Amino acid sequence: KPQVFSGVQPTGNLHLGNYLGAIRKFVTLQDEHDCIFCVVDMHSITAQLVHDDLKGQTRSIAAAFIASGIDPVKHIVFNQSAVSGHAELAWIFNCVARIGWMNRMTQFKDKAGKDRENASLGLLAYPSLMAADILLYRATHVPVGDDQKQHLELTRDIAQKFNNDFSKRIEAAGLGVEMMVGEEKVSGFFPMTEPLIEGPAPRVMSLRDGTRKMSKSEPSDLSRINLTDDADTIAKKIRKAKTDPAPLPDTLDELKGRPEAENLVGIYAALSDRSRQDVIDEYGGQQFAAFKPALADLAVSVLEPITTEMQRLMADPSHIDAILKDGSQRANAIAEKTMADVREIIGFV
Ligand code: AQP
Repeated sequence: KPQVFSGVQPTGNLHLGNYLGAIRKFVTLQDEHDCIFCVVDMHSITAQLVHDDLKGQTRSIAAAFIASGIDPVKHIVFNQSAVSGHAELAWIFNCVARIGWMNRMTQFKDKAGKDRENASLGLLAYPSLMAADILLYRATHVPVGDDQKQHLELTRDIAQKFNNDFSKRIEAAGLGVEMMVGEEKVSGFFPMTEPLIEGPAPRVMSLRDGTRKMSKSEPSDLSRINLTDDADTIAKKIRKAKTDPAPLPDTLDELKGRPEAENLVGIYAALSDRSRQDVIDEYGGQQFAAFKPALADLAVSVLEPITTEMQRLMADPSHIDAILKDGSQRANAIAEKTMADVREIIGFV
């Protein structure tokens, strides 16, 4: 059975990009897969070490998972720092991965900015920890937004190098499993993980600039819809969203080169579980003055119940803490098995 893993950082408010790129996909995957959803608190200290309320932020991401419809009994919801295998495997992957691989990561370049010498070592090694998160559970599928594609490719590179470098030991210990690498059938310990990125809004863009991704760290709050925004705020942000003066086109092809229009159509499609084509069939030829209120109503109808449920869950954090504790214990049982095998393969006594 495919094993799904994904994580969300407890840094700042969740926004519509996190919801459509990740959390909404988690919910649809849980019927057919075994899933592990993680609040990656150790990742959150790579860019900024000291947080005002890391515990509260961690609980709030877990609450968002559950309020969105994730079942923490059938699946596993936990926080990364509670399972020590993440840090242990990340260290091993730091020794598998090459510095050049890390230096090429666009997220590192963006987040480190010009003063790279002053970025934390953790920020550089971020993809190594992400590979550990995924491969600790030997996950085969990872639902993420399009911005994480490069990190998923690196995860495969790390798995492949580990499998190659230790191929004899893996075979000797009888720990290899058959898998396809391209057209070739090979045996290895870690799987070649597939990203699940597709969908009508794999990269939700800023409401103020259709060429930049919607992001927590963008200073203008008008650029994003937060999961905590009330109905009036959502309506205002969509009304003020940047658009060009032309009406919506009649064909998908004509959306190309109109990033803001394309973004709003993608958001509408993702929120309504429809294709972009469907949305264009309904709204093609109409002005944004008509489309934007419909989009605002749709966004409110999807997000409001989640926000309300999150607030209810956050009123008594002991319930969330119990879910995280139970999830950590179940995650740890899987992780420990992987780590025992990894220690054996490497040769740690
Ligand atoms: N704009 C986006 N569109 C689609 N998916 C997105 N994700 C993030 N932004 C978008 C996806 O959300 C999941 C959790 O991401 P994260 O916890 O790593 O958060 P992040 O990427 O740090 O979020 P931000 O808002 O982009 O933060 P900053 O501003 O710090 O860069 C991932 O699956 C991610 O792909």
